[in-house]
Amino acid sequence: MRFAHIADTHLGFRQYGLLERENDFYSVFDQAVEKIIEEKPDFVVHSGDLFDKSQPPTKALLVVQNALMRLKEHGIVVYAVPGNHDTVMKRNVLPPHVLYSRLGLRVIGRKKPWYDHEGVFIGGIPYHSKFYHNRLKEQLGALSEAAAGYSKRVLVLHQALETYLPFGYELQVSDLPESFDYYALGHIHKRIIDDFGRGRLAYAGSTEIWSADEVAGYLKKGKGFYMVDLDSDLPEVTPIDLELPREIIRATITEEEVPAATGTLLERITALAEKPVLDLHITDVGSSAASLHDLLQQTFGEDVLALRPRYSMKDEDVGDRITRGGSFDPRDLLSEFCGNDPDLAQLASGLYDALIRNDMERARECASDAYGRQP
Ligand SMILES: [Mn+2]
Repeated sequence: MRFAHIADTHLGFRQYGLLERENDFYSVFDQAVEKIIEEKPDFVVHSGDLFDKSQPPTKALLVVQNALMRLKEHGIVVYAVPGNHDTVMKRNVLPPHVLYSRLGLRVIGRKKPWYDHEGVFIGGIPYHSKFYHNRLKEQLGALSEAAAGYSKRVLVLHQALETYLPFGYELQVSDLPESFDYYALGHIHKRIIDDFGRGRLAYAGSTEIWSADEVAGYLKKGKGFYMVDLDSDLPEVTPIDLELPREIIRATITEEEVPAATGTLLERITALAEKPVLDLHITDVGSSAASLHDLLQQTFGEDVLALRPRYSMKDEDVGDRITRGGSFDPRDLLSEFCGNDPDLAQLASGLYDALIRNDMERARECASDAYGRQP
């Protein structure tokens, strides 16, 4: 028995407010579906955040409809657990997943926490915030009991484990029952494969770069889904890579290095088939960030899809800047203030960037992008 494990596809996410980025998420998802069909799995497991929001744009709903129809043509059903992005917290509101019950999408939820797929136990729990930690543990116990008679057991969760995400986890590894063969996890966007209990534990990771913080991990391990073979004692996990439609180029350079780096960057950028996103962190800025910003805009503006610069001023720490009342970048302050919450920091600096330019539309986009993210 072989199945595909995919997660965090975030369909409908319009990164940086750009239609092109929304389409990138669709196209990489379509690519995943075709590769899954090539792999001929017995079924697919989606570990949450199928959509970026619980009320996705119609285009995202259509993309999933087409995907499920393609999979259905090949007799492949999908088991999916709602993640924090596509869970509906309100009462009497249905998640978008229910649209597809006739197309072979089997939602793992409160109503039906587990399924029997030709003798394989597939059980899971929708995303729970840390606040509901006890309920989560109770349900894990119940699932472990329900799975007892099965020889092959898959547990599907959309949660962060402390080992892999020390700031912002909901569960500790020791909270997990050890009786499953495969722990199909979502929520952490990195690709992680580990041993646990008598089986294997894996985060499939996101299929696209949802936050620029994921670039380093992507360069190291790629992005995609896993093919899991349950037939041997220890499940065999094979990563299947996807080709991302566009590069997100991330670099940290000092202001002094800007002229030298410009040539190399431009050469790299103009060789690409698709305009990249350029995420630049310029440090040791001695001149004004505004004039540096204009320079970067003039240099790269035409050749990139989006220029996302950040500036850190020279030889100053935040405390100094405040007490001396000198020049400083408020973004640093905001990000320090938001400390452990990168989503909040991103929202704050996004709003700052937009509002300082009086760009209300962009500010609105920022706020709506951030809405519905991490609890
Ligand atoms: Mn996610």
